[in-house]
Amino acid sequence: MKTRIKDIKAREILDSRGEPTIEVDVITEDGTLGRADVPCGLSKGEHEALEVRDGGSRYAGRGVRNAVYNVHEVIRPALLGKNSVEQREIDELMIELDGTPNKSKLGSNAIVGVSLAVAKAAANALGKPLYEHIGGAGPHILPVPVLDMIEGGLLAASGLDFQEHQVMPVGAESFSEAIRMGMEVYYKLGEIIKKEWGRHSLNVGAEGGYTPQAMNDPRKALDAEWKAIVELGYQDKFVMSLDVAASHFYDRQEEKYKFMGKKITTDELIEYYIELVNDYPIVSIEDPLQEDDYEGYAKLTSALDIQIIGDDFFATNPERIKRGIDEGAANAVLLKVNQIGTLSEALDAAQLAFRNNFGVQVSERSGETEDTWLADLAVAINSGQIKTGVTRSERTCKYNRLLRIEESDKSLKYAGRLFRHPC
Ligand code: 2PG
Ligand code: MG
Repeated sequence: MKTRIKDIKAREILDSRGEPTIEVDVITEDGTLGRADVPCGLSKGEHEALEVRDGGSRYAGRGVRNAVYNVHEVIRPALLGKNSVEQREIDELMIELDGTPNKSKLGSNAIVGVSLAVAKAAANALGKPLYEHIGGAGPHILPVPVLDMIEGGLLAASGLDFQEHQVMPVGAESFSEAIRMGMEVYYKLGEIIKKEWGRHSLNVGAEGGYTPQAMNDPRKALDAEWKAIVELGYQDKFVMSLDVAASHFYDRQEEKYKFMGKKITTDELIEYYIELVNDYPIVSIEDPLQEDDYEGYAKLTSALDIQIIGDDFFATNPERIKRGIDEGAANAVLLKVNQIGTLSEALDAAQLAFRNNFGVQVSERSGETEDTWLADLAVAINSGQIKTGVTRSERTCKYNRLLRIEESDKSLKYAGRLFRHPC
């Protein structure tokens, strides 16, 4: 059978930070290649599946030779001869081989690389685009790009505590129009930032957004973005959103957030969000509070009529998402396949979210490669929203993939304002 797995080969390559990551080739009986690269986070959650890294001095300890070894010596022998179309069976087998709750034995990087390469091999062998192989007859939506225009937190050397100050072209008619308008805002914002914050502010962070060093107030970032939008006459076309990544400025000892040079309580931060949402067209906030504060999330979710996304908070983990659903804590999931470790589990997490009226935003990691499976995943599940930075080729390649998908399949409709519940 042509879709049977004939060989698996892994190697160490580099991600966008120049750090080693894993690339996996799965070759099927008919000689078809499925190749997948594994991204890597920096502002990671504590509840994520664990990568295996080598330690020692080589690549400052970041090497992935041990993970490559695990693919070759443990996973490969178990998967040879399996049918690459049987994604779930293969993923379950790898979960069993690993045997730990967080994939720490074989490494989430090893497992997710194989999982995605299997999906790609099957798609290629069947002659189908990846989104169609994963989504079957379901795909009919193209996602809204969530563009990270100004960066802070762990991902940039700006003075901002919040990690991502994003804009969303929800009023565009199509995905390509959304990308065009998004980039026009990016250029205009560049002019504004250069004039008001100095030319060094045009240096970009991990995701291609600007990084004004002297800017430490999120309102300044939102003001600059909104100014760019208004100058272009796009005020009816755009809304705004944030990834706060709050765990990364939370002091667990003091139980306070270190925000804009002050220490503030959870209630004060919630109050701050309520004011922000009053003052700006913000429709979505990711990780507004530290990753274990279910109570605070529930409070904020009921106080605001916007999308509240759990990233570090849910870690794409169905158990954590279930608890969020039960407690009314957040109303959307940030979907990162390598947080949970297999494609099947990520699809389960998305299904769980959709069934419970939660939104799903498919997301990159801050360390990315030129692989574009993320774009296909967003289309496959009709997520309605994708965040993959704004510029730099490891981000734009995902948007470029979506442009090609849009061109080749006219039945797909842009999610636009329905991004939270596009189906
Ligand atoms: C996030 C991501 C990237 P990282 O917090 O959402 O956008 O960061 O990949 O470093 O976890
Ligand atoms: Mg995040």
